[in-house]
Amino acid sequence: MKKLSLLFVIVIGILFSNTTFAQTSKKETINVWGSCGMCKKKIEKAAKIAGASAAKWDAEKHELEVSYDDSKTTNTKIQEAIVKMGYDTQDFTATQETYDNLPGCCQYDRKPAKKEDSKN
Ligand SMILES: [Cu+2]
Repeated sequence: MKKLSLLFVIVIGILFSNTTFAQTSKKETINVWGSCGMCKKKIEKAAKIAGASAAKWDAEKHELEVSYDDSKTTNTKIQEAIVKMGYDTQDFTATQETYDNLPGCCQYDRKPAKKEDSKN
């Protein structure tokens, strides 16, 4: 009988810790530049490979809605994965080379340069 109650305590303990750790899911909106449906697929795929559980990019608003578990990935990691595909994000800028490698339909209008860079 003693063993059984110990087992019961362990099971309850596991269930309890699982529910507390499960609540680390975040939902955020990241600005991501791009143009067509192909961009959408690549941006959403990159976000998911980086660990996002859900990703939905809006071409008109240039906004990517992501859900992720913050014990598995971070907002920065997701942005870095997207930048590597050639798309500018709010905090990072894709290199000219990766941008130039995008198909013609995907050569979107780049993220506006920071104010100090655009004097003339
Ligand atoms: Cu495209």
